[in-house]
Amino acid sequence: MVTAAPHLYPHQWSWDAAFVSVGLAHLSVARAIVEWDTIFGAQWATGMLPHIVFADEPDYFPGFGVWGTEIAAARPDGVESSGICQPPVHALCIEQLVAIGRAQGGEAAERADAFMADAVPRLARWHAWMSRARDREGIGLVEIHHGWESGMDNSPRFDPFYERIEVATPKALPRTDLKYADASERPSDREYQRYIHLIDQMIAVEFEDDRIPAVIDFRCGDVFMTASLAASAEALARMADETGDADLAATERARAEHARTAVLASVDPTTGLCRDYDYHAGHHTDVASIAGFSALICGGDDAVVARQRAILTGPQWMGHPDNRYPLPPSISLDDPACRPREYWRGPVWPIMNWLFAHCALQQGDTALASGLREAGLAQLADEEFGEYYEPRTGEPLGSHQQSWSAMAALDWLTADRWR
Ligand code: 2M8
Repeated sequence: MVTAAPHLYPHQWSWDAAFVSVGLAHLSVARAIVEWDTIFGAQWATGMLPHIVFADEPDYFPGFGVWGTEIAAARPDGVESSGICQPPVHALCIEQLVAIGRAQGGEAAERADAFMADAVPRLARWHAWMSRARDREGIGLVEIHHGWESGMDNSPRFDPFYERIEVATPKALPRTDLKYADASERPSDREYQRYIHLIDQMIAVEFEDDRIPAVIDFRCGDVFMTASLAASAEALARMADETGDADLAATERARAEHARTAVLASVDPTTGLCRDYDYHAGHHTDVASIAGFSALICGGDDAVVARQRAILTGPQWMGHPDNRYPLPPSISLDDPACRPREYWRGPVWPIMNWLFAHCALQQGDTALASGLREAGLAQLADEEFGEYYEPRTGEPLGSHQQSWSAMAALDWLTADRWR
């Protein structure tokens, strides 16, 4: 496996690895497929792809022992994984991997085609799990039970969800992350206590999908996860067309439509941005973050997309006069909640630039795609491959040599579709 970062993240993270496989495919399709052997080898019997597959490396908290997934009946024997998921970008990444392999021709193309045929049923089980276990009420928004599932861990999006969690018995927190990253950029101990508390609630019900909603303090209909599912379901439908599975193609197109409808229904008519849903409170939340632009990930309504595009490229986001590069921060610099150096509370994330560029290209918005690519590459020209960047200075922050940041540069520089 490629670890998400050399020291800070010494294991395989699910969505990091999916993205990284696209970069690897430019170097070796065979190596990219090996990455998927690990991802799919850890797939739970339910269909879930777990958010971390652990390597034999003790220097990470919370490690396998803290996750307690040895009691989860659905976890495959002999594989150490966490018990939650991450955004379902897998199918859209595999579609790119296959395209890259085909463009190389010969053995790479053959391997890519054979891999796609193997991957399609695995992806189908993953998506079916997400609809079954995480859209129980049929609202259409993918329900998450931990901020880590969103991939945007401590985004202010989740403050209303975390604020109501009281941790009765705080635990010892061996914060290995603080050895490798500046504490002022990372989530606080208070936040980590809540993170661990939610894991303990899942352990109490043995990570059983049917029992978690009744006990978990965190239930968020995540609009960004949902938009990612829509984009990936479309990608999987296209791959199913190619493998000749018409039923699956139809199922995935219906899944994409259902997800897109929920994303578009979440749009706040005043701000034009998408909103998460708070299941415990019974209403949408109103924190503006990069996730608010989820319609640009899944498309589906030209007017909504045009409005979000104008806001994203406008003076509060990419076009902010203080920006070092015209790239979207995780929180607008004008927002009082913005902390420009603090993880998902303000910095620019290269992987978000790549994902928004990819989806823009997919939807035919070549101007937005090439703008993000150009500015994203200019930022990465420091060759530090920062995990995230200070929006005003362009300083690399968090981990350096972050794998998915390197992947963005590799793909932008190499893939035919950007030309
Ligand atoms: C971050 O999350 C992990 C927990 O899963 C952490 O802080 O320890 C997030 O940025 C997440 O999106 C990412 O997948 C992971 C590895 O890069 O790091």
